[in-house]
Amino acid sequence: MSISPLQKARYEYSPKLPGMLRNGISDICVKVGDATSSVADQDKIKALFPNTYGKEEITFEKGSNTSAAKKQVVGVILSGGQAPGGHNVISGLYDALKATDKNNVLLGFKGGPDGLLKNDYVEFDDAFIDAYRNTGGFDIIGSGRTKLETKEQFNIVAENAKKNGLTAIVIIGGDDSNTNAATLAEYMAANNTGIQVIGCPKTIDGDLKNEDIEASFGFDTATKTYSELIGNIERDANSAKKYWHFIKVMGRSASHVALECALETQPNICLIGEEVKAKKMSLSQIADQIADSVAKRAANGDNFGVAIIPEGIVEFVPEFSVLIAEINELLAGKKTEEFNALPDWAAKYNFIKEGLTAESFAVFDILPTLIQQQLFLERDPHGNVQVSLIESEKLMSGLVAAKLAERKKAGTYNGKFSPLHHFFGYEGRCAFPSNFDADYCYSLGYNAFMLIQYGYTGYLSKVSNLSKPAEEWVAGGMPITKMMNIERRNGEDKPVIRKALVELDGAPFKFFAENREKWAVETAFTYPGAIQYYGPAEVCDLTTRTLALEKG
Ligand code: FBP
Repeated sequence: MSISPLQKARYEYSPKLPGMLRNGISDICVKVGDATSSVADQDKIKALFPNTYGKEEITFEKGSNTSAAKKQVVGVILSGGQAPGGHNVISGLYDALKATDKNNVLLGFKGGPDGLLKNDYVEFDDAFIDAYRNTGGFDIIGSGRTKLETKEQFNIVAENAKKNGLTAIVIIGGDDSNTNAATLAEYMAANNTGIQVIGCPKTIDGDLKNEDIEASFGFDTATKTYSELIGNIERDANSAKKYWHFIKVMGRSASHVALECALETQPNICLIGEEVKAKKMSLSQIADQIADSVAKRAANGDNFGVAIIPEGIVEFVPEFSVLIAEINELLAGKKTEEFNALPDWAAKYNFIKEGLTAESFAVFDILPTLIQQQLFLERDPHGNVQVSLIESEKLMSGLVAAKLAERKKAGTYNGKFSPLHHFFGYEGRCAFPSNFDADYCYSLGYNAFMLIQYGYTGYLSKVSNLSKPAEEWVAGGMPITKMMNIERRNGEDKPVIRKALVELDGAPFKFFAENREKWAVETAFTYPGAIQYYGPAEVCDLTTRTLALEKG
């Protein structure tokens, strides 16, 4: 296979570790911190995780390594949506494992959790790993979204793990996948298998974070990639001066991606789902807000602009989120099969009409048929609506066009409105990782092995102090149960990791809110350009604006 010059150069990049992990394996010791409790529903989570709940947070320090010598056979999976840097988590894990003992073994299970169920794996060696260092994608072993939750599944995973002599499993994933990791860790501990389970925080959506986990990996690269593209579109819009671009960006349940891209590119409009929810905004109010910007700019002769729409926006509109919750209940369990078996849309429409409350059906009924149908597309295995399949950018521009038509009739608007639509998601999930993600991911993997070596289970690999240079990063681990609460999923109460939403009193949103009125009317676009890999650290190792603002 031929490779590009950039790919070749990236193979040779040496990712930076936190200072405390740089002295060699024999010089890493553990500092044990305070016991933890879950973010909510403590009694319920404790009862569900009796063996792994309440453990202490830990930090690694420079000092004599006191871990017991033991041959480690570690299995690793990539789980959920792709995120730049996954290959480096595996390289970091591999390097720490081999540096500890060259007889240690790393097995990569293919296709996500399915690999563990089907016992489908590869054994890594130097040549295998070297071909993937510092590259984007999850193609080293693939990924999948299968949920591990039944006793039968756990039995199979445990049997396969024993067959291969596994001492530990590392799950690289987002909130749902790390919920899997916590449940699997509990099962392994309850059944005295001796197999440890460690998670690593991944998702471009940026919603797996909290006071301990400052960022999920992939967010940095994905938002820089989208911001480059949005900046390019802004320049095109400002050159041609004839189109309004409606750009949907990924971010299923939180608007971190949209907010970060807005901070980077200063578009005319950026919707933030969390604000829509807090202000209980209706679709009509949102459309009016965008139409105001279109009209004010048109009055200045600017019949062009850029609006960023987070893909999860519809779930934040109160009338819509009630509708989606009702649809989820309507399709729970076997009812999905019944629904899918109906012969045509007319029959499905009647099924929906009978199943929804009158209020929700009224909301459903005013939507364009295309959007109605998109709401009934297959759920993911965790019961989530696949919002990336709902064309909310078209929904929004359609509503804005209707508002502008009304204004034209009333004589309050006399511009031209030609919308174009884009969806940026898959473009950024497998990009070459930024230096930040390459370093962060390598550190997460290296650190995950140190947690294994020191006997921890049910922990998330934690690397913090990320707004500082890598030398000052802090490595350690936190029990996954600390992040959990009970939520309604697929019509049932389930223990899950709480998602981090955009905080409306946080520094990133406040900065955006202070500037957006100006951005809505003026052309204040900024063009961040492509990710840089070689050059001054202040250009090449820059964190996201979100992280920089959060950490002051
Ligand atoms: P994860 O939460 O698994 O990281 O995935 C996030 C995401 O990229 C969302 O932004 C998007 O809605 C979804 O995956 C798309 O899923 P799929 O890859 O299955 O199309």
